[in-house]
Amino acid sequence: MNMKKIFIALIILIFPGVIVYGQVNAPKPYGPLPSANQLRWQQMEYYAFVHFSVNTYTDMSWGFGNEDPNIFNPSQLDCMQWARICKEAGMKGIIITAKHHSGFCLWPSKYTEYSVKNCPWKNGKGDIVREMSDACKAYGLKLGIYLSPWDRNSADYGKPEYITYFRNQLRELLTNYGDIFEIWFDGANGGSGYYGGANETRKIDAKTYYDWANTYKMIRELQPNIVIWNDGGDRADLRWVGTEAGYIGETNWSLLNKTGDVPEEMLRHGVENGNAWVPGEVNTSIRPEWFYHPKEDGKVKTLPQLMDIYYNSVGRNATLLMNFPIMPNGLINEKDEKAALDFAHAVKAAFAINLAKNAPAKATNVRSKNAIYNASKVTDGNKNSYWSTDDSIKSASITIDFGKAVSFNRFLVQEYIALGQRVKAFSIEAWVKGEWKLLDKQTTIGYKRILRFPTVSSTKLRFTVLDAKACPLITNMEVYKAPQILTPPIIIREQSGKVRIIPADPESDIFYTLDGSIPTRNAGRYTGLIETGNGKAEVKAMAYNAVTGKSSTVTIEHFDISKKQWKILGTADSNVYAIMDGLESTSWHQQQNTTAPVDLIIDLGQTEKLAGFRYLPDQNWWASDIVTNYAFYISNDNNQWQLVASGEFANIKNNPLWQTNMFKPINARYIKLSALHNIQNNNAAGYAEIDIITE
Ligand code: FUL
Repeated sequence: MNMKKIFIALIILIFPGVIVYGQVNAPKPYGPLPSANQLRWQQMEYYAFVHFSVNTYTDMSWGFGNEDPNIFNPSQLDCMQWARICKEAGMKGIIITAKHHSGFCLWPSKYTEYSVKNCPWKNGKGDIVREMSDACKAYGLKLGIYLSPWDRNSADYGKPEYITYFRNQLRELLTNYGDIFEIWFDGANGGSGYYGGANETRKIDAKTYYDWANTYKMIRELQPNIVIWNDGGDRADLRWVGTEAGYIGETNWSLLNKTGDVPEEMLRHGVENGNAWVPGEVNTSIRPEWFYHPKEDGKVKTLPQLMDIYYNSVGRNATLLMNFPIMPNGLINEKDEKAALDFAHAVKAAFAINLAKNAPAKATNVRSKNAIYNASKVTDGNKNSYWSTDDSIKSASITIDFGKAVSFNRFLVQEYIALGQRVKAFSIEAWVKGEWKLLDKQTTIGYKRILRFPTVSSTKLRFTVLDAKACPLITNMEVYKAPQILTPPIIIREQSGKVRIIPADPESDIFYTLDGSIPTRNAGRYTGLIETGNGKAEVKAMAYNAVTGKSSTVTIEHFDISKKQWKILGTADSNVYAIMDGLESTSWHQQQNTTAPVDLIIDLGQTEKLAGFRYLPDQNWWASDIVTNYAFYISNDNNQWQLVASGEFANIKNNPLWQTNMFKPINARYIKLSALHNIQNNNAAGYAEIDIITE
């Protein structure tokens, strides 16, 4: 034994607690802490919602409560299909709408006749919650329950009796179907409804009516491992994030205050000094709406959209609850399945090889200089070990040494949240050409934070906690080179006539042609807006990854004459040009003072030989003012008008896509689209885009 070892042995003998496994010196918990249930839930990261009820059969967002149970008759209902898709999609559980606002129960509740026991499916002998529970077990998934507090069928809704009914149903669901990981109480509460035939509006005070405290007590007794999501009532275990669009704030504290109102800003970001642990769950649907609507078959979220949702939820210290609407036949639509599986593959590919695994790491400060807390704990893959600084140190760095130059574009970091969320600000830098280059500077971390940045090649990465509430505890850091998402690029023609090409991944190269040939990587590299003159244009484009040599499939767009000289007459509203900016996501709406028709008059700037026109209605989720019946006129002097086409845009409400109408070619300088009728039967018309077809 040398002198140093003898000295250490003596110290251990005299002060056993100081060094032995760092017990005495272990960091103390800071602020509110997650419960064991919340910790377990957070680690699930990604799980599913399924929405299914009587309103699936009436194409409505919410059932009114008077829907005849006889309409509920799924011909191919298969919870195994739902579970298989969720499992293959990398999800860890499924939350089923056991009862949505309609009040219709997917299980044969003893306490109401408004359930599967009175529908034709399985002659009233079926139980979808049971089938869901069995399917979850078969696929190793956890089961969650959505039970709407608002019940538009119950005659008792709004009266004290309803609370007993609600609790009876809860008891059934939490007793008869095995372990339930999460219970979901929707914030939509009270309003119009059937209410046993009363057909009236009933208002309740969501804060007092449900007596949540006692309901929570009962829930925890029945399911000790559950987490409670409640948007409207007393603070529970999890919080809504204030939007259904699929993101949470970049700054995201898992804290709120136990009492008091929570405005949307707070839902989005949490409360830095909140006194309760209430982490955020990002809930969104794979399609615009929660329930199935055939009109949305073309609106399933794209891979780039889903990837953004992932980084903006799981990558921002939240979980992701992704909804599948169930079709009337009882299955998940194959487009939704494909989208979810493509998404899962892309996430897997992005996080395939951790370039920082077991890489040597050095810290500017290590708690008590004790190896238990040293920098290597962030790259050792052990979620129970962590790097920590001395109590007085709230800013410190870790440098990870890759040993050679590596290329990367993603950084993942995790706090050891069992002892509280601490980090307020941090940065990451890469060692490039002999100096530190800032890659990103952000605020909170929490359970998991993932950053995206342009690919950089470097031998070292420096992570710096710039500010923290208490000494930082970092359990994990990972570094990745996510491959490019090579979906076909979007091609638009702006009003100027210039063409813009937008790839899914900003790092992709784009190659295009204007002569009808298939683009190759040898010519036609896109570097910015393409001048295509005023005539018609055919543009083909593909996204290309120069490193792997892989390319997307080709997007082909045919554009008619440019709209450079077009003027919309009769309005001073500058937003009107949204209808010819090439972007389907922007729109313009106009209203006539009295009644329809609503006229849109355009001066084309010169005489053209017209053979047709095209109309794209507002593409937003809750779009109104969609024109169903039209008359189309042409003129050469903006005075004498000639009707060249009229009729109905068939099925436009259900399928709000481009409408094309051809007519006998005719010369004209002015066009007038007269909206005679819209979907909501009033005097308004909305347009995402308008186009013409020339001969
Ligand atoms: C909302 C409900 O009103 C929707 O129908 C859906 O269930 C969604 C998850 O929550 O508040």
